[in-house]
Amino acid sequence: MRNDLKEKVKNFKVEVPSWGFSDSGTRFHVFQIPGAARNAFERIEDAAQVDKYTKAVSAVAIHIPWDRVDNWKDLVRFARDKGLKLGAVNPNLFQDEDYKFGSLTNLDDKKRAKAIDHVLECIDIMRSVESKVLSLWLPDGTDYPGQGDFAKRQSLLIDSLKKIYSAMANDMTLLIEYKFFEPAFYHTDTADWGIAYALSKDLGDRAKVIIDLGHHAQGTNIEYIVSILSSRAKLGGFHFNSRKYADDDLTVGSVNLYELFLIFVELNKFFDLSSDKKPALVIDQSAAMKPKIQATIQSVEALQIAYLKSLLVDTKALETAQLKNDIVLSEEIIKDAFLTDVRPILKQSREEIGLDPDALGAFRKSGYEESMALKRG
Ligand code: PSV
Ligand code: MN
Repeated sequence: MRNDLKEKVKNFKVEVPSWGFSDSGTRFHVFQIPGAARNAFERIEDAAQVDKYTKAVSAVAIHIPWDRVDNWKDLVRFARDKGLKLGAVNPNLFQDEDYKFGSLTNLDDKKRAKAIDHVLECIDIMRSVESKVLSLWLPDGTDYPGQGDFAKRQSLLIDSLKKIYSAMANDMTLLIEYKFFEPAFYHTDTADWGIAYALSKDLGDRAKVIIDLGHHAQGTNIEYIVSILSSRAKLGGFHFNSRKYADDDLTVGSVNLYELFLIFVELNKFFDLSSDKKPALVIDQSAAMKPKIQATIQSVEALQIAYLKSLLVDTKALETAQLKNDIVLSEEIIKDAFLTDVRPILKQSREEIGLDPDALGAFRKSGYEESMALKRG
């Protein structure tokens, strides 16, 4: 068995979302999962379970105000005692009546200032929780032709972002997340990677683009976006999830394992994902029907598997085949890596660090879910 691969996967860590551990749903209904976490402390407690069985969690991303607590130091200490850190801080500009016609793009100076202030508060929270990443998704957009002036909104957005960017410390990174529709259905102010790229260029080196796998039109070649942004030093991170139809927020790799693998193939050309110098790798899912911790373990494992498979690509042979324009062989080399079963490597790497090789099975047997259902209701 290849020891280098085992070492790579042992050092491959991802961030899990606090919001992935609480009840979630769709605009139709929010389902209640027995024992699901009810507050920030419980969400961290559950994230620690994922880490206990995988040793692959780098940090827990938080969402404000969902994770707001009275004393941030208490939350940091609580996380640290469980071997975790707090990760990316996500402002929330989508659940306030004042933002009906826009947050950072609102024509009303007071409402725009309120949105900017919320993000500035998140930067203060970053200082308190020792986070270096501000992950900003902007829901702003319009529903009907004529509703808004694209250019005016864009210039308001740039002004707002400049205020935010200048409040951030030199070692903080601003990640701009794009999404082509929803909640707005006619136009979205940060609809795609091109707009997010342009905004990040306007701001400076500490502003980058974050790719959420659910935020593209069907059929978009995401791995190509990964390559373009990476080669221009503008890929800042990922929101990993899976989708079938829209922004479905399904567990990672459940529908798109080949796409996920191809994304990692591109990433490996620019980053050592087993090191600290890499984009923020964050899961963004809300598995509405599934038990939350199990769903997150599944996602972590899907990422580990896609990563391991991507490391198997014979890059030398691929380069030679590409030089000869041998399309068939090139594709076979890629598929050969994808079709290799890497689970034995993952299992052995787990055993070597004292884990149960079957992380999901071990968690399911642990009784944690049953005890939380009793305790939390
Ligand atoms: C928006 O759909 C999004 O992907 C953003 O990242 C939000 O912060 C997150 O979902 C909320 O679940
Ligand atoms: Mn997202």
